[in-house]
This record gives sequence, structure tokens and C-alpha cells, in this order.
Amino acid sequence: MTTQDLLQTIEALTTRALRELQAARDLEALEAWRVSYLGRRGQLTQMLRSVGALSAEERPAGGAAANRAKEALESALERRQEELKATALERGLAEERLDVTLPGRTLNLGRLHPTTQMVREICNIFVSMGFQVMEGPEVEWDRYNFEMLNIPKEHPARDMWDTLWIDRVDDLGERTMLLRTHTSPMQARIMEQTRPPVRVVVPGKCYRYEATDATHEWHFHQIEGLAVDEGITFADLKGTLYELARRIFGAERKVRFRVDYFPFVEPGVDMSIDCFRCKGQGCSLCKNTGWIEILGAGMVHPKVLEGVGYDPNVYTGFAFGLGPERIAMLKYGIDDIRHFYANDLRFLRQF
Ligand code: FA5
Repeated sequence: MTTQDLLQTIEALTTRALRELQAARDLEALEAWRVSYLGRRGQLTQMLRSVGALSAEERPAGGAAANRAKEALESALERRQEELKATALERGLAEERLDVTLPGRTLNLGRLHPTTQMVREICNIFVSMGFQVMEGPEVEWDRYNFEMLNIPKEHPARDMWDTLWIDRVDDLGERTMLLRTHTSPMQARIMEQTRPPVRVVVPGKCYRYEATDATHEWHFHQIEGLAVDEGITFADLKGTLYELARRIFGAERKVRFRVDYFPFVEPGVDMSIDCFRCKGQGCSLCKNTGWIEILGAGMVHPKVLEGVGYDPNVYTGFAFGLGPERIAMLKYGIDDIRHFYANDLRFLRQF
């Protein structure tokens, strides 16, 4: 090979190598390129070796050309490495970039069910008046749900609580277990276990085997109240419930007590508030009476006190049972109690 041939070959090789180098898109491709041209068996390395085959006069010029080519490729490789690193960094930064102008994703926050909210509001009012909050079993014995409340087996008052029975009978074939129809069984349970003074409220679920309509569910809540001590009178009952009505429905609410019958109180009453929509004039909400009934109450019957071992000559007390769904209906103008448990988010999201 003459020097002329070698110089041409080196030039062609350098041009090709530089073109390929520009086409390399990542560091791996660069390494492959380096091995292919500058590696121990690389194309340029081979060429440098072939300089030795030139004659002594031609060797310096050929060697110098080959070395220049080597340096040119090495510095081109370095530059390309820097370029690719910079591009990779830019790409990385671009990928990590946060577009703060994008609208945020909506977070669906949960909330308390309107019944739970109402139960808590009512319980808090009683707590502020010195009552404790207790809970009791939803599956209850006949004994607590009826018998200890002065409602014996054949008593007609049992018709007032259409009952869902648990499939279990005693030795005499009598059904003994049920889903509680009211929270009143907790009156007996609490008094059995404590001595006066007693001041408790009991929120919880109740169940009745009855047809549903706008004001009746087969599953609903009650809050029971019970206060027993020496010297408790009907005035205490009225004062406590009046305060409840004012705190929930406003200071100017009027309250009405009327005689009602519950076997476990004597006397028994129901309490109504004057209709806040028509201010007592009569409207569809209050069925033209001007009053809306919100709870049943009364003075604890002496027989109930005796049944739990309290001396009715020493202790007296009052009890009441109210429906938080009915109170929420009145407070928020809800026209049908069945909305509460229909799981319709359009309804639930309003609270
Ligand atoms: C009772 O259940 C008595 N235990 C209340 C009581 C307690 C009286 C202590 C005296 C002393 P009544 O069946 O009226 O009473 O129910 C009381 C409240 O529970 C009602 O005023 C109403 O707010 C609610 N309630 C009753 N039945 C239903 C029903 N099917 N659906 C929704 N709420 C109901």
C-alpha cells in the first residue's frame, strides 16, 4: 500500500466513522461505535498497525495521518458523549416536570350519614345536661324488650310492637329472642346493673315487622333517655325535653305534652312541637293540626322500678324514646323516611 492509498482509506474511514457517531442515539450505541473503530481490534486500530507496512520514508507521513484520525475520532466521541448525556438529562427533567396548571383531581371525601349526624347532635345535647351515653344489644331477650317493661306475654300492648323474632324457643316452646323493637329494654339492663342516680341516653337501631311508608321504616333508630333519682318529678321531664326541642328547633319553639299510653310509664305522654313551617296554623307537614309529635315519654312505672330492685317509694324517674330520623325529617324538611336507607348519593350528599 502506498501512503497515498493509506491517506485515502483513513479519510474515508474517518468520514464514515463520524457519520455513524452522529447517528448513535444512546450511550450503549456509543460504546459499540468505540469498540468498532477504536477498540483493540477496531477498524482504525488495524489501520494504525498497517502503517508499519509502509516504507521507511513513507511511514512518518502515514503515521501522522493515522494518529490525527485517531485523535479526531477520540475527541468526536467525547463530544458526542457529552451531547447525549445532556439530552438524557433534559429528557429526564422533562419527564419529571410537574404541570401546575393542570386542574386538580377531585378527592371524594366521605361524610357521616344524616342519621349518625342527628344521633350525635341529640346525644351531645344530653351530654351537656349531664347524661351518659350507653349502647345495648340489637338482638334482645323477650324478657328485657317486654316483660321487665311491664308488658307480660298476653298483654295487648305487645301489638304496638310488631316483632321480628329470632328462630329459637325455650323448653315450653315459647319464642324468647327477638330484634329489639325499641331501645327501652336498656332501661331495665342499666338499672339492673347500677344504683341511682341514673342519667343515660341510649342511641341504637330498632326493628319492627311493619309496612313501610313515608314515616315508618322496618329498621330505624331510637334514642332512649332515662333519669332515676330521689325526688325526680314530671317537671324535670318537661324541662329536659323542652330544652332538647329548643336546642334542635330554635328558642321560640312551643312544646305540647299529651297523655299517651306506654305500659312502662305512669303517667305516659307524647310530646309535640308547634309546626315550624306554618307556625301552628296548620299545613300538610303537620297534617293541619299545627303540632308535630316527636317522642313518647313518661314517669318510670313503679313496677319497672320494683322489677330491677329499686324501691319506688324512694326513687322516681322519667324515661323517653325518640326517633332521630323523624327529628331529622322535621329539621331538614325531608318528606319520606325511606330516603335515609335507599343509598341514593344525591340525597346523602346534601348533609
Ligand atoms: C316507643 O318505642 C317507646 N319505647 C318510647 C318510650 C320510651 C315511651 C320511654 C315512654 C318511655 P313509639 O313506638 O311511639 O314508642 O316510638 C318512639 C319513637 O320512635 C316515635 O316517636 C318515632 O319517632 C320512632 N319510631 C317508631 N316507629 C318507627 C318506625 N317504624 N320508623 C321510624 N321511626 C319510628
